[in-house]
Amino acid sequence: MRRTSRALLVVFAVGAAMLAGAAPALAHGGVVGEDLHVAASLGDRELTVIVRRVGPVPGPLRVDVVNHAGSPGGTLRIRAAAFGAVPAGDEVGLRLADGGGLAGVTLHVDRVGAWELALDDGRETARIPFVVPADVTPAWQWVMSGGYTAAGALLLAALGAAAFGRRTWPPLVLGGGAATAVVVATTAALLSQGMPEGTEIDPVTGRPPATTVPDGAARPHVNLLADAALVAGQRSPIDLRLVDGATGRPVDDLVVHHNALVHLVVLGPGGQFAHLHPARLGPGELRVWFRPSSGGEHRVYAELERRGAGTGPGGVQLVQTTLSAAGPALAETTPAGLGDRDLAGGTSVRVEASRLVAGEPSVLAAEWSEDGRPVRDLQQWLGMAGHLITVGPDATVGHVHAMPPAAVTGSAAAPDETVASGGPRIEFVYTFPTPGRHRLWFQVERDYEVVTVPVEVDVAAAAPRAEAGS
Ligand SMILES: [Cu+2]
Repeated sequence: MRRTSRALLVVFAVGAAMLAGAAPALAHGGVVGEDLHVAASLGDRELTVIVRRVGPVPGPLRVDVVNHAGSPGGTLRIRAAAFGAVPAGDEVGLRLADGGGLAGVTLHVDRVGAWELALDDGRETARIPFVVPADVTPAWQWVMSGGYTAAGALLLAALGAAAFGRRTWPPLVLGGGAATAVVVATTAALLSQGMPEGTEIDPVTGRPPATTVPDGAARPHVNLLADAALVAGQRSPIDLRLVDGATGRPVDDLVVHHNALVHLVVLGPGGQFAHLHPARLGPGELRVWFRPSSGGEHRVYAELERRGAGTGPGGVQLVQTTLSAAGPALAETTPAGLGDRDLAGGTSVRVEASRLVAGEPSVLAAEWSEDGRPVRDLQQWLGMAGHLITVGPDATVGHVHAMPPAAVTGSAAAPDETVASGGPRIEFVYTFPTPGRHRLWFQVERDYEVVTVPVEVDVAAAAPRAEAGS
């Protein structure tokens, strides 16, 4: 009888371990199983809006907002509404702390499909699209959970019968039934993988798309129209319109890539650099506030990705335009080259680079320290340990992401912006396309502040290739 109980316990433990390993894959934001992080420059604030993964609907929707250092505190009015639905009344106030930090609210979602999160700062309303995925529970999953539940119940009954019963056969029969149930459930779990995490989902249905678009399939080019009345020294809005290059209609199928709908880089004539994330106000309409430090012509680059463009090279578009600002033109300031330099607040950075030759990959690194000690509390910004923006002599713009440290390579559990564990050394690999003088901006986040370090480097021309046949 003891032996029977022990055998049943082993079967029970194995079943429980298998059940614990089978977590449901549910999420939103266009990709299953992940939180959606969206950087948005709303009015005077630099925000990161984190829409947490949701469970089955109807249910709660957790929204966390990171207010970056330098952004004022105050209250945002937040609500979620299904696309095309009359907004429900549950608008929630979110108190943002001065000086940077994290705050959150819990909203409610009641249907699967495309949603919009509205954040109102009293002056304008950013509308962030996100997706509530279907709770796709395939038949195999019902079989699996039913099987494990039945196995548990049968095992308990068998243990009870073994402990208190007088006959030998009931625990054996019950235990046999439990074993059968475990085998059925495990087979169901192994035979089907269900909807794997990372699957892109259709924003309308909340399910995997019926037809898949091949990687790298081109989407029509986006035309960028910028409208602003910029004056040096004054903060004013830049209104951006994104127009489909084929149809002329507003582009409203942007997907969040690298944690923003649009990454905007503005380069001013005095050497000013700004990396901003315009807030979406409506279909194809975005706005960002900007204070030019100099009068003159500013170059504006927007990096964006359209839905269905795939993950190939054709997926991300870099579109550009120019804007002029009224006021006196500042003399160009030239940033320092490689080496050590001190930043405000006792922080220092050492910028290093391997051989800089056009057409060959270079390793560029920024190593951070404070009062002589290595900095180990850098935060993720835009989902990366660091960013590097490059501009070449022919105005080619590069946007490079830090190499992840070895410990998190391939891990889905990389820390997000709220975790300060990065540093001290942030490395990038970049192949400069052209020789000549390049300007670089290294960007990292610490204490909810984005720190930017401009650097100028000279890139050598590649050695001429030996003539064929000579
Ligand atoms: Cu960006």
